[in-house]
This record gives sequence, C-alpha cells and structure tokens, in this order.
Amino acid sequence: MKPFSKRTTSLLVAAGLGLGAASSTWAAESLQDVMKRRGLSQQDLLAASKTYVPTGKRDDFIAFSSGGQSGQVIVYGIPSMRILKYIGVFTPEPWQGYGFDESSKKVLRQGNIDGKEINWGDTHHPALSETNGKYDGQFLFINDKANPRLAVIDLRDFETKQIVVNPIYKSEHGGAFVTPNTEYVIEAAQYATPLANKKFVPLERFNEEYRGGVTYWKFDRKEGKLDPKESFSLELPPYSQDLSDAGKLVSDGWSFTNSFCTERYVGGIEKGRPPYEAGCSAKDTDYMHVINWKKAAELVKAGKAKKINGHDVLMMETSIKEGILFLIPEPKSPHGVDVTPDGKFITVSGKLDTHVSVYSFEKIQAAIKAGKFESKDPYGIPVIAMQDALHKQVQLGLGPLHTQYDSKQCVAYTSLYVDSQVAKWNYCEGKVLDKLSIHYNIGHLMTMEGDSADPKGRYLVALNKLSIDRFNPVGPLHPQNHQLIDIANDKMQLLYDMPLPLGEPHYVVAIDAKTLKPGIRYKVGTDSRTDKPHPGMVRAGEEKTVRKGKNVEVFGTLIRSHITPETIEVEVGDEVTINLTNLERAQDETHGFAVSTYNVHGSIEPGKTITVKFKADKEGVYPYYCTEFCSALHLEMQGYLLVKPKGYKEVKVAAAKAVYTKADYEKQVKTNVETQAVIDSVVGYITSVNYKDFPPVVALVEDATDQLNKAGEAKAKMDEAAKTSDWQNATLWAGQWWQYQVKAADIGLRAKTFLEQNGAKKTGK
Ligand code: K7E
Ligand code: CUA
Repeated sequence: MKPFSKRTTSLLVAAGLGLGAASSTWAAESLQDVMKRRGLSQQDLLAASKTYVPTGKRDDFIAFSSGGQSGQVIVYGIPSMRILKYIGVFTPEPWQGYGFDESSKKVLRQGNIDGKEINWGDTHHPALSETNGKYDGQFLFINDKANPRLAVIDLRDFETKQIVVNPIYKSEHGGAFVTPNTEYVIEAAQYATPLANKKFVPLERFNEEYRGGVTYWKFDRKEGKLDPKESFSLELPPYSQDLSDAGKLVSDGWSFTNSFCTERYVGGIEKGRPPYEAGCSAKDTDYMHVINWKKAAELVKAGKAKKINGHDVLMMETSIKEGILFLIPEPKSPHGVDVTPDGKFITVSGKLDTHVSVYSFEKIQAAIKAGKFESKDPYGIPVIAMQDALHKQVQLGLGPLHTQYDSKQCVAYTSLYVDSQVAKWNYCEGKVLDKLSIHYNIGHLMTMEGDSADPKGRYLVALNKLSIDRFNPVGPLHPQNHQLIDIANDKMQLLYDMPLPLGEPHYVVAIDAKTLKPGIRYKVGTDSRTDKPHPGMVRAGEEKTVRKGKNVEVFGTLIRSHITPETIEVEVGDEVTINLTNLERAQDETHGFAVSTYNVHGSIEPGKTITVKFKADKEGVYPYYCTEFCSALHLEMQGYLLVKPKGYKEVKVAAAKAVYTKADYEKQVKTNVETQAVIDSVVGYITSVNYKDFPPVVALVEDATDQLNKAGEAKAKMDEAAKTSDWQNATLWAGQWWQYQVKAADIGLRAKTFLEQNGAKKTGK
C-alpha cells in the first residue's frame, strides 16, 4: 500500500477529532474502532469520504447508462453511484406502466419490425443532446444493436417518447452520436446485409451486394422527435461499420466512423472455412470512414439520393463523385473513435494493436484538398495514407478500446481491455501519464461530459465486462461492475465498485446535475407520451362511464385515497377502456392502477392522464386498486370491476343495517374539531412567514387547500345526513371529512418543516 500524504492524514485526524467532540451520545465506537472492526485502511476512508453523499444531499453529476440486453437505460448519481431510475426504452417496464397503458404501448410498438412485436433491445450507446457541442440536458438518445432502432427520451420527465426503426439495416452498433447542435443523430450499421428489405442474397455475393452504411437521423428539437422524412443514409462498403463520432468546432460538419473486418471475410465453418474471427482480423489495418455530413445533407436536398425502402440513400458512386467520403487506414480491428474536445484530433484504438492512433483533422483536410490519396478501395473510395493523416501514435498497452477526455488540456483516458487498465495520456505530446488497474476487462470508460466540447473532469467511470470476485456471489450470472475513479489529481485513485444488475452497460454519459431541469408534475390531463392534452381527461366531479354498444369507457380520477369510480360494471365480452387522471398537485404523489388478472398497469404521476384497455372476456369479480403506497389509506384506494354474465338481471338486495349510532357520530366530530385546531395552527405559522418565496411550499399550500375544500364538501354531506338523524351516513361522512383533514395536515406539516429548514422569515403580518 502507498504511504499517505501528510495532508490526507491530518485531514482524517481532524475529521476523527471532530466526530468525537461533536457527538457523545451515538459515537460509542470511534472512527478508529470502526476502521479496525471493518478492516478499513486510511485509503479506504479517503475513498469513502469522496463518494459518500450524506442523507438529504445530492450528487454532482447524473449518469445515463445503457442497460445492455435489458433494453433499458439506468440513471445513477456520481459520486455516490446510487441508482435513481431505470427508464423503460425497448423493453416493457411495469413500474412506469411502460407497455401496459395505451400511450406508452404505442411508443413501444413504434419499434415493431415487419409487423413483429419486439420486446427487448441490446442498448449500447446513450447520447445527450448538445448545443454548440455542450450538453444541454434536454434529450437522451439510445440505440438498439440487435434490432436496428433508435429511441428518444425527453429529460423533462425521463420518459421514452419515440422509437424509430432503421429502414435499411438489420443491425446497428454505431449509434447514438449527435452532431454539435443535435441537428442529426448518427447511427451506423454493423453487420453488412442487402439494404433492400426482405431481399435474399447468397453469401457468395457478399462483396457485390451486401452493404454497410451510416444514417443521419434528423432531430426536430421543437417536436422532440426524430423526423424520418428528413433523415438520410450513406451507402458504405460491407465493412463492419462500428462506432462513430461527430466533428466539433473546427471539424464541425464532418463525422468519423471506424470499421472492422474490411477483409469482407465470410465465415462458414460448416463448409470447412476458417471462422469469422480469423478471417476478420487477417489484415493489419481497417478503415476509418471520413464523411462530410453537411454536404451530404445538401446533396440529399438536391435530389441526389436514391430511395431504398422509402428512405433517402446516397449511393457510394455519388458520395465519391461529390467528394464527401474518404477512408483512412487504422490499425488492426479498431474499436473506438473519439473526437477531442477542441475538434482538432480523432483518436482511434485497435483492439489488436497496442497503440492509440491520433489523427489530425487539419492533415486530413490538407490531403483531401491536395487530392493526395494513396489508393482507392475496391469500391473506388479514395484512401488517405495513414502517415499523411496521423498526428501521433502512442503505445498504451494491450487491447485499447475507448477514449474520453479531461477538463485538463490534452489529457485523455483510454480503456485497455486485455490489460484491465485505464491509461491516462497526453494526446498533444503523445506520452503516457499514469495507469490504473481495474477489475476486470474494461470496455468503455467515461469522464464527466467527457465526449463534449467542454469536459468537466473530476471523475471517471470504468465499465467493466467482468466482475468475477468483486461482489457477493449470486449465481453464475454475475453483476456488471462500474468502478468510480477520481481523476482530479495526477495519479488516478479507485474510489468505488458499483454492481449493476441489469444487462451489460456498454456506454454511459454523465452530465452536470445542475443542467438537468426535470419537472415534478404535469399540467392536469397531460398524455405524457405525446405531451398533449389527453382526450380521456376529466376534472373532479366530471367523472362518468359511457357505454356505446359493447364498448364501455370510463373517465375517472385519482386523488388520495380514492379512485373514482369505485365500481365498474360491464357485461362479459365488453371492450373496456379506463381513462384515469391523477388530480394531485403534490410532489411525488403518484398513483398506480391495476386490475386483477387483466394484465394492465398504469403509473399516473401528478397531473398525468393514462388509458388502459382490455376485453372483459371472463365473468367474475376483479378488484382494482392503486399500486403506489400513496397515503395512510392507500390500501383502501380500491374498487371492483364487475363482469356480469350476459343478460344478467339485477337482484334486489336488502340495504345493509345501520351500524353507527349518534354516539359514533359525535365522537368522530370531536376528533375532527381537534384536528382542525392542529391545521389552523400550522396554517397560522405558514401564513406568518414569507412562504410565497418558496415555490415548493406554494405548491404544497395549493395541494392542502384542495384537500380542505374537499373536507368542506364532505362536511356539508355530513350535516345533511345529521339533519335527518341518519347517523349511519353522518358518521361515514364525518370520517371522510377527517380523511381530507389528515391529508391537509400532513401536507401542511411538510410545508412547515420545509420553511423552518430553509430559513423562512416572519413577515410581521
Ligand atoms: Cu465498445 Cu458496443 Cu461501444 Cu461494448 S461497445 S465495449
Ligand atoms: Cu394511490 Cu395508493
């Protein structure tokens, strides 16, 4: 173990002393005792203090990780590495109702291919939207490698809003990468196939008829959607196009896509041919594709594209003739391609080479301008000589893959898959600065905003392929391991291992938490997936059930702790549509909705309206209920779906006998009057301070007022019943009045605590 700097030690001693002095009641164990009992070193303590986020505090960065084969996105905080959310993208996600209510189902079904439902995805590369090359915190894009698709997530609510299917590929690995103003989202094919849909071509015609490509999806920022009509692709040779990156600043308007298997080798071990991995790594170099996408877009506008499957494709012939497509050799089975923050250089790693190669955009442009090419590839694409484009080659170690950048000038980090290391190096001067061992077999790595024009440095996350012995065993399928590394100093320091139990997260992006501005509620009646008013929304008091022939449509509402309607009566065979609006305004008061055995579920956040649909195809009695523990009477947030036999005749049932007496009624009223006194005192406090200066409190006050209005309505009904000595109903309505009081009091107390903790001042009124 390494010795400690003096500063570190004194820092720790100071912390220890501080603890001892401040807390006499709980500190039965001293810091030293705990270290001894748990076998912690000073280094461990320092690492812990760099990642620990005390209760109530928040993380500095928010990471969006691919969820790999789970088809989802994982959101976590840095440096705590606490998981905040899984976002359903290509895979149904019941908690969010994703795929279980109608409008989210529609989004998921946009991902059908040739009419087939596809219920999973192999997500690889998330990309955050950019403005001037910097993260703007508005949108997230992610690809599906297995089924060539791309999804758009709106970061106002972290929901998936759109899925598009690539019209000409059968797989796609090189997405998503955005251009500096998110004009386009780049996606490249991986495994070459015939571009025309459902076209069979024998493997023997691979070179002639199989093709790769790169697609530029036009992003309409105002709509928050990719626009297929304005999107286009470049036909490319059947090299396995891998990852891409867009140029920025000086290289804006260009994009770079690496490739492997430019041998165009076709395996077939069954026919006695050597396997793919041998044939695909035979050559010493593969090609980086250099593409002028701005000019490509103009050519498409000018009608130079050919329609394939209804999609605009610039054929190679056109791209060559118009001078927008070039190749540069890159060493042995390249994998990453990463443009530096200043846009001047492009870093490429070869999985089977020990170097990273740094290409100079300026040199590339000079060669193009001078028409200086070393050769043409078999399809006639001009090839720039490697030495004409290279800035530096740096020997880093075995299996270099991906590169990310630091906030410090010229500093880069590259993952070394075979060595299981992170290399820190200087790309301007071409020298290695530091190396750190990780566990085990790192794939991507990621620094804070490290692929943008303005990296934030500070932390690095290593995304490791294996975790072997790092965590408690949970069977042969191990968790993934994300390791947090401190990169603020000259030497890298490993801080934390985070097991990720949800598919192989290839890549992750992290953004300054302050840049994100997610909402906390929807405008009442919003369909969150379309961002439009939901036709099924109703306000309180407007709830109704409409029958048209066999179709029964419910327009209902949810508010603590009540589902309106409480009974839904249908006949077997009816088509049932249930629209539900969450009338809450209070933060985090989400209600869920499920109907027993009908496979529907909704997550209805404050203001949201959802629809669930099903055919009531079996007679019986099916409870429905709220699935989020939303209040003390959450369990009572229930109702019944009654599916009656055909032609069922109502049977008169004697009304239940009254069980409550005048004494019960009076007892409840007494409780209510006492509760009102508590509410009045809380209201007295809130209105005595400057609560209007605190928007969260204003929202709480509105919510509490709502509840109190409802309390008034219940009280009026109570009074009416009491007038006719109907003690049964008077007692029940008194109870309902109390329910609303309790909720109002609960909200009021939350507001009071917030004001006290945030330094509210007396207004003197
Ligand atoms: Cu290297 Cu799909 Cu980006 Cu995995 S990819 S590691
Ligand atoms: Cu609403 Cu539980």
